[in-house]
Amino acid sequence: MNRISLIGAPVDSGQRRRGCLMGPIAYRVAGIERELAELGHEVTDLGDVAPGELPQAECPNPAVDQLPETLGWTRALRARVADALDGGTMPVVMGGDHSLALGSVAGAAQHAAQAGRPLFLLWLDAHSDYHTPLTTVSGNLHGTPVAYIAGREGFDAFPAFPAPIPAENICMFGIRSVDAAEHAALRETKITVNDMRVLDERGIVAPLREFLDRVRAANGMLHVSLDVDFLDPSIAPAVGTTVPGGATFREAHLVCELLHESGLMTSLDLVELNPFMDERGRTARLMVDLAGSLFGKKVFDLPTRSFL
Ligand code: 6HN
Ligand code: MN
Ligand code: MN
Ligand code: MN
Repeated sequence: MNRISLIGAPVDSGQRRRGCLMGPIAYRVAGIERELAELGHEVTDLGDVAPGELPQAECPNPAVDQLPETLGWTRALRARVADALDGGTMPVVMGGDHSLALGSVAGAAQHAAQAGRPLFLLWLDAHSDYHTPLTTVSGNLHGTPVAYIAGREGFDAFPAFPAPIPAENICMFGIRSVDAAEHAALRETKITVNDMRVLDERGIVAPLREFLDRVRAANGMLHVSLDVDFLDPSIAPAVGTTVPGGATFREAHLVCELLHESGLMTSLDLVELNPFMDERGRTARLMVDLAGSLFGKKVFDLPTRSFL
C-alpha cells in the first residue's frame, strides 16, 4: 500500500500549443483517484498548484518563451513535491507540459539529499529534453528539464538545482527525436539513452532491469517522468509533439508493471497530455490505465501463465 499525493500541475508555459493546462482535469475525469484507490492505495488529491507571483527574469537567448511563468511553476512545484515526500507520501504530478519536471524533480532531489539517498531518474519520452535555455532553438522550455536536472550550465535564471543527478543515474527510454545541440551534448555524458532502436533490438525488459538493478543496489530513490509521446501516436494522439515509432500498448504496460514489481519508484510525473487534441478521452484513459499498472494493476494473476 502506498500513500499517494495527487498534485495537479496545469502548466502550459513550456511550449506554445495551449491545452496541457487541461491535463489535471482530464486525469480526474478519467478516474485516476478511483483507479489507484481500488488497487488498495490511500489516495489524496491535493488539488492544483498555482505558479504564485511571477519573478522578473531574462535570458540571453531571445527565442526563450514564457520564462517568468516557467520559473514560477518551477518554484511552486519543487516545494509541493518536496512537501509530499517529506510527509511520507508518493507524489504523482498530473501535468501539464514537461517543463513541470524542472520543479518536480528538483523537489524530489531536495528530499533525497536531506534523506541522504541518491536519486535516479527514468525518462520515458520520444525526446531527450536535454537543451539548456541557451541552446534551445524552439525556445520551448519543456525541452530543457533533463539538462537542468543533470546540472548543465545555462540555467542562470533558475534557482540552483539541489544536488544535480549524476549522469550514471539517468536513464532514458523511447527516444527517437533529438536536436543537434542535444545530441552533441549527450554524447559527452554517461546518460543511458535507450532509443527506440535499442528497444527494437533488445526489447524493453533487459535494459530496464539493468537500470533498476542499479537503483536497488544503491538504495536509491527513483523519479519516473512519463511523457505521453513516449507512446506511439496511434494509441496516444493527445500530445503536441507526436513522433511516429513509439512504444506500443504492451511495451508501455510492461514498463509500468516491471516498475511496480521493483517497488523502487518514489515519485512520478504524468506529462504533456493535451486533452484538447484527444479523441473521446482515449489518451487520458490510457495514461490512467498505465498509472494503474504502475501501482499494481494486473490483468492476470494466475498461478500459472499457461492456458494450455
Ligand atoms: N518534450 N527538442 C524539441 C524542442 O523544441 O526543443 C522538442 C521538445 C519536446 C519536449 O518532449 O517534452
Ligand atoms: Mn518530454
Ligand atoms: Mn516528448
Ligand atoms: Mn508539448
